[in-house]
Amino acid sequence: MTDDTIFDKIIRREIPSDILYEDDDVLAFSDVNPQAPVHFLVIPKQRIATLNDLQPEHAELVGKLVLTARQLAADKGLAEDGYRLVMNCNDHGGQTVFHIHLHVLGGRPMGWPPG
Ligand code: DGP
Repeated sequence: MTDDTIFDKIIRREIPSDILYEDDDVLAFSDVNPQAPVHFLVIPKQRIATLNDLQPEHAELVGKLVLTARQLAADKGLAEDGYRLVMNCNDHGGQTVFHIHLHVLGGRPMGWPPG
């Protein structure tokens, strides 16, 4: 399919991934290149390339990404110590997969500011 990314292949189970949660709208799976003891991604099943492409009608979907991240972080015992949500946009943001995704990072203290 044109404009497919690797995440569409994960959604369609064409490549394997460690899926943590799925419903009609969102999918969560472990990051293949973890940057923290816990590192997973929450993505919409609908492909939206970057944060720049978000529209007002996506507000509920974006809220669902955050609430899914919050629930899975709690399930993994991260809530009290804390964790970080990151969504990279384009080159300066460090985005490499052009299907929006929320990184959930935890299990160690995170530095600030980011590099
Ligand atoms: P970003 O740089 O924000 O676009 O992050 C993309 C993330 O996607 C990066 O942390 C690695 C992850 N990733 C890329 N390809 C795969 C894959 O095939 N499987 C999984 N599980 N994660 C992937």
